Amino acid sequence: MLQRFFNITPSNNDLIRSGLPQNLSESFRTLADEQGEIPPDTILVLIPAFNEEGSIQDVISKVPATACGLNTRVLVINDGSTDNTSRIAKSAGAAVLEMPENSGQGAALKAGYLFCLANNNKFAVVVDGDGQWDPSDMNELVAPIVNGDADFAQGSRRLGSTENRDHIRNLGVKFFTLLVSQITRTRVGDTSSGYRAYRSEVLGKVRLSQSQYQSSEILISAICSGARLYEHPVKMSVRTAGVSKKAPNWKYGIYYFRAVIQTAIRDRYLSRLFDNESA
Ligand SMILES: Nc1nc2c(ncn2[C@@H]2O[C@H](COP(=O)(O)OP(=O)(O)OP(=O)(O)O)[C@@H](O)[C@H]2O)c(=O)[nH]1
Ligand SMILES: [Mg+2]
Repeated sequence: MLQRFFNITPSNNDLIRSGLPQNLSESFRTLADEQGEIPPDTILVLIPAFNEEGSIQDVISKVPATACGLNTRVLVINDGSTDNTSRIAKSAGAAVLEMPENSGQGAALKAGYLFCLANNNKFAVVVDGDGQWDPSDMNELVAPIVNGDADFAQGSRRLGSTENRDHIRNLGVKFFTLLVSQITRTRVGDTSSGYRAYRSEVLGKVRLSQSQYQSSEILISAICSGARLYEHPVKMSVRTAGVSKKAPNWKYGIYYFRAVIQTAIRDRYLSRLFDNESA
């Protein structure tokens, strides 16, 4: 019961070791059959997208062909879109991993991380498909990771800037950065960045159970696993296409708070207990 309440799910490495769920293995096979292999020696750029036909092409076109001397390869994770997201992404040159149905950005990204691990890519970048984060400066984001100075990195709107004038949302961003910094005893400037980069070792160690409130979960889980964070100043823009799929601020805040607390208790205290038990 404790295990269920605190979402004590296996780490991504354990999931890979024990064999992926059948539907995911099938999606990976279909991807390889239809769109070809993705070279393991590339930086895998994961773009979760749910009905983002108005912005996806622009986001893909802004991904540089190389970063820190490594080729990049875009993998859009199409989260059950009912519009032309998938078709547009393919014609823009991206590989597309199809989720069987809309499962939430957390579930979509987890599928992308598992693909990265199964495909043996050493580095992965995440960028939202809604056009709010500009991946053109990927070189600067990934440099500390490729050079070995950090294990994961994220664009921070608080080090940079945001165009969002929603005061309640901006206050929420400040509140959660303080809370997560306190919990993890690490200075964190942004807990819901849509532009991040990881060494695949980090993606293997984390436990991920949040289907929607994923950004704080992977952040806390990564820090608790000992990973070193680097934050890079970026500008967060407002949406110029499509619509926000998020819940209203109050509801979003409550669910986000719950995800932070559950993850903190799980990854600071409980998962260690369960690790010892199963050891
Ligand atoms: N909200 C949401 N986003 C999803 C989902 N599946 C994939 N995504 C993608 O996840 C990315 C991040 O979305 P968010 O920025 O968190 O949500 P949003 O709807 O853009 O909300 P705002 O940023 O507040 O406008 C976008 O590229 C979405 O298309 C889903 O089920 N819900
Ligand atoms: Mg957004």
